Amino acid sequence: MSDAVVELHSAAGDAGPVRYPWKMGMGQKNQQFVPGTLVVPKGSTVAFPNLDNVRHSIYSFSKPARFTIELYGRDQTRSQAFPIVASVKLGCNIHDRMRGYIRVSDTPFADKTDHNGYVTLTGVPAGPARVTVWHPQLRGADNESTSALSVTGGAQAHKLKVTLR
Ligand SMILES: [Cu+2]
Repeated sequence: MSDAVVELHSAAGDAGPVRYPWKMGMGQKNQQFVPGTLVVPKGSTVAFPNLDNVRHSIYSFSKPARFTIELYGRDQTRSQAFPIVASVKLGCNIHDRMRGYIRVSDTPFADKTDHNGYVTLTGVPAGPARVTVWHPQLRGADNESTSALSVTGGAQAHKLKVTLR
């Protein structure tokens, strides 16, 4: 499963502030949200640049993070803050098929799976941990699936494969 968000919470605690190496931005290009799935730390402000010739709006239909951004045009950017942990589904009022997903996370050990379904998390402390997988098409409460695992050989990179059951 690609573009599934994988988060690991270690029983050893999370090391320091949550920061990810990718941009806190989601563009609109060719009438799609790009990237279609974005993981951001809790408290982030996400930029939404419109790179199309047509105008787009943005609305969230996720309860914990409802908002609306009115229509805006080419080369304009709007932004939105995400102060709480949430899974946010986005749409555009003009283009019904546009869907974007933002996962607001509170752990430094988070990423989304690549096109082969793999995710690599680095710097995870050894010991027991809880892994949560989120994907909009995942069955179950809140489109999430959580499992326990034990991390061995801490500080190494850990590669997980996510498959749809
Ligand atoms: Cu649109």
